[in-house]
Amino acid sequence: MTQTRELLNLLIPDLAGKQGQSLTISSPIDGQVLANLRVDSVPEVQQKIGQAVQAFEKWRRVPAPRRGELVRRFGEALRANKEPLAQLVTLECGKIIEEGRGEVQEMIDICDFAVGLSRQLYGLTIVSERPDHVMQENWHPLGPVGIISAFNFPVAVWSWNAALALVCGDSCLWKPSEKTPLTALACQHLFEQVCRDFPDAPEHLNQIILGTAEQGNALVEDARVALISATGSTRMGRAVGPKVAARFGRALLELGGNNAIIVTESADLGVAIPSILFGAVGTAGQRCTSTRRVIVHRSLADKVFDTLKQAYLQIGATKVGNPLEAGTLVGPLIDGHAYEHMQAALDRIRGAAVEVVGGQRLLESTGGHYVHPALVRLSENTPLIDEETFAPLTYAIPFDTLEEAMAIHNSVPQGLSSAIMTTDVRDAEFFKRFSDCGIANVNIGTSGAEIGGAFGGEKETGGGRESGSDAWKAYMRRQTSTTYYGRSRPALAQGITFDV
Ligand code: UN1
Repeated sequence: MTQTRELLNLLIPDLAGKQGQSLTISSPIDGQVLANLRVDSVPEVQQKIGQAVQAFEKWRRVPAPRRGELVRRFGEALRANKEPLAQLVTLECGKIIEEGRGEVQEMIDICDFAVGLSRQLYGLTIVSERPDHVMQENWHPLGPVGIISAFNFPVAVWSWNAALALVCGDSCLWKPSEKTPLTALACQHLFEQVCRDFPDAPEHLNQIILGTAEQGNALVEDARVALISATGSTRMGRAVGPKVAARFGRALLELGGNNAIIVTESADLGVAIPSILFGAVGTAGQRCTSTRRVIVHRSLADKVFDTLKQAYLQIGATKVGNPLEAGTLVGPLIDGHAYEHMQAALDRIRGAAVEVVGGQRLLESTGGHYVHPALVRLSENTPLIDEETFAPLTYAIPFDTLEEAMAIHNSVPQGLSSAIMTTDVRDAEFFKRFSDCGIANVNIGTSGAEIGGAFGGEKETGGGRESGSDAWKAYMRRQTSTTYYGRSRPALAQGITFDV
């Protein structure tokens, strides 16, 4: 408890000023109350949006490499505070400390990426069909960006958006999950400290909006917010997407996944099994990229299931526990609702299952919702597993031909991440072409993507792309510009004459 207070004082020295009765934050580790916070009222949200507009008007005028310098300094502040911030991530969302550190590292990585990007916001030069004309494509800052993030990556997902948005010249409004606002306040404090020594940074460049769906909605419906980048469930995306579209805003949606690993006849199980385990039980199955389905060639079905079963039993017996302790591999679920969802999913599938391993509650006396990771063996595919269950619950399904495996793979409504385990290059190439997901890995699991690639997926995953590659373009406005540099009467395109 004293340690917790020390950590909060270190990372959020102004926490006392944010106390209130409307939002109680407790640690999923043991249920201890970490803070009671006051949420923003809707008029306060609107006021913050107004401040974000003003910040944008100033920030857009700062040269992009200079904007990158601010992000570089923020990355340095993250490096200096990596360990305490990782501790707070673990305390507030329950992921194991090793993954808490990984999450902060992901923030540092995207800052580095964004710094380089701040000198590479390249447009195009396009040849014109008309004499003495030149066409260009230019990228300009977009406006205030609203970032809605989920509890499971309470800080990294914000940083993927904010680091890019900031170098692109945008201001940010961050509505963290109501389950994990403390890590957001900690990042905000660090960011404000960095801004204090950076005269080019206007006030209110990044602001936090505390609250629930009501406050999120005020952000989503406000036409002054140019882009809404929302990470969370498909249900949330279904509410957000149409509202942003109705006001012709831009939406970047990062929603549910139902990710599968296909294990072919030629798979190297020494590669496949650890990848499945990290994807399925890592982060207690609470990544959008978690492995939910293992589609395994019938010839290997017994062997893969039995090997996984042994590992699950061992993990359940010895590796589930306090995520702050070294040696723990599986921490708690975020809360009681998550536990109930998992039980409901298990109840739905039990009748169709050949075998169910695990699934029961563990360590109940701690006050946290710990579970034995669950592995369900099925004899065939079923629509009962079409929904995403945000918990360590994985289904194993057999297949005979790769065509059949692909059909099972693509049969779910989500399309985030996918993987194939194979030593046959033909199977790998077939898989990459026909997986309908935004991410398709070979001999690598479904989770744990690096920041350099564009991250996101298709279908009910929402179609957005964040993080690396050219995802930055979502945070800028594209402009086509044609210039005539001749001196006589300019020609019209398409050969049109219009002589007056
Ligand atoms: C998420 O779960 O919302 O690829 C993001 C991964 C991480 C990001 C997950 N880099 O698993």
